[in-house]
Order: sequence, then C-alpha cells, then structure tokens
Amino acid sequence: MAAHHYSPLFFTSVLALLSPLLALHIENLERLKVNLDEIINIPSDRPLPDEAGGITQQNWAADPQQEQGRSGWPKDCSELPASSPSGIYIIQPTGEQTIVVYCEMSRDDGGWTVIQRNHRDTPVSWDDSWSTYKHGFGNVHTEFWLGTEYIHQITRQKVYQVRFVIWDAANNMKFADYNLFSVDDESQGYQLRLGAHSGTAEDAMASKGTTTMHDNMKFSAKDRDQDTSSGNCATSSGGGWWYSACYSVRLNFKGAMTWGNLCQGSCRASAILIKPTTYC
Ligand SMILES: [Ca+2]
Repeated sequence: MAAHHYSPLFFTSVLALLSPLLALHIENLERLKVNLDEIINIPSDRPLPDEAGGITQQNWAADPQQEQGRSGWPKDCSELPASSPSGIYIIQPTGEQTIVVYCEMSRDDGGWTVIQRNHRDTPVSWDDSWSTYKHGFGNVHTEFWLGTEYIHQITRQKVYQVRFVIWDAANNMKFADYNLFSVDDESQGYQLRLGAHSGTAEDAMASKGTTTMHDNMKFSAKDRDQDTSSGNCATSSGGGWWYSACYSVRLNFKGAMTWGNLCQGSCRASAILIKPTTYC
C-alpha cells in the first residue's frame, strides 16, 4: 500500500555514481578508429557490448569497482606499469579530457607515447586541415596523427624527449633522438621546441639551414600558413608540419617520405615517439 518513493538521498547517490562518466568521455576514440574492447587499461573481466559509445562507457564506468579513473588515468604511457604490453591505452593529460593513445612498451625501456606513424603505402591522405590535425586522424593501428593539440597537452606536463624512427629506402631502421621536445599552445601556433640531437639518423629537424629548418617553427596546415615561405608549404608538401620554407623532413605525407639525405622522397615508414626525460 505504501507508494514507492525514492528519497532525495537516493538520487544524490545515483548522481554520485554517474558523475565519473563526465570525465570518461574519450575524446578521440572514433577519430583514431578505436573500439573500446581494444583498450588495455579497461578491466577485461567485464564483457563490453560491441557498440562503442556513451552507453557502453556508462555501463562500465557506473560500477565503481571497475572504474580505474577514480585513482587517475596515466598522464602518458610512461606512467603505466613497466610490465604492460604495447597497445592502446586511455591517458588523461593534466586538466584535460581522456584520450586514447598507442603505447610502445617494449623498445628502449618502454613508456613511449606514439604521436605519429606512417607508411608510404598508407590509405591516409595526410592532406588535411588545421582542425583535423589539431584533433588527430587516421587509424591508431596503422597510420595516424595523434593530434597537435593532444601533443601539446602531453608535452606541457613534464620535460619530454622525442624519438623519430625512420625506415629508409632499403628498410633499415634508423632513429634520431632529441633530448627535449615540446609543442607550445595553439595561440603560439603549436611552435616546436627541440633539444640536442643524437642517434643513427642525421639531425634533419634542426641542422639544415634556415629555409628548411623545423625546430622553432610554428605548425602549418593547408588552411593555416604559418611557415616562413612566401608560398604555402603545407599545400605544396601535402600535409601539416612545422615548416620553414619548406622542409628537410616530410613525414606527414601520403607516399614515400623524406628524412634529410637519409631517404629523400624514398623513406618507407616513420614513427614519432615521446616520453619524459630520465633526468630532472
Ligand atoms: Ca607562407
């Protein structure tokens, strides 16, 4: 006979359970073609429905036992346990939305966040707008750009190093490291800052003279020319990058890529990885 009433306290409790959802919107999930069940740091003992999206995330997140976010998502791949496999993880740059990234955990002590991967036979166009570059595109399993904004968000947290991995025309893997790497915010044009070079691939980002320099350049896309050329390097070069007038390095490109003289228009593949420097 008693009517079934829920107390205000009940609703408050439900809202408390639901509140983590707001933080669990994964901003780039669809753009990088990730399915939720591929994400390694979502607990695997809870089967997830096939359809990606809000409802699935709510089912998972509304259970506090399953909700890893309450103790904080990693800020980058270097914060994962050392034994973690390489693959797709949720991270959350400080004060920002959660995003998915590919973590390289096996090479050189792991902990690398992959911000770019490309192959000369890619179906990805790379000839994209500022806003497309800003939020990322491609396919995280194959070729992709993480997103200039997310690269900025990650690199402002700590002091980072970068590794450019280049597969040359003969498919030899070479690398160029810079012991500092940061990308300023959008109002500063996502300007690139590199440290000192080392590695088996030449210093093509910073040593090639002012007209083909990349260090300290702003990012340009075909609809936002911030290069030092009278022309539009992003349009003539087929992708967004930190151009001067125009390049020694062309990795964001559909077709064989360029890294200085190592493989000038003949590089087979590339990857760009970042992680915090090991010294303070
Ligand atoms: Ca220009």
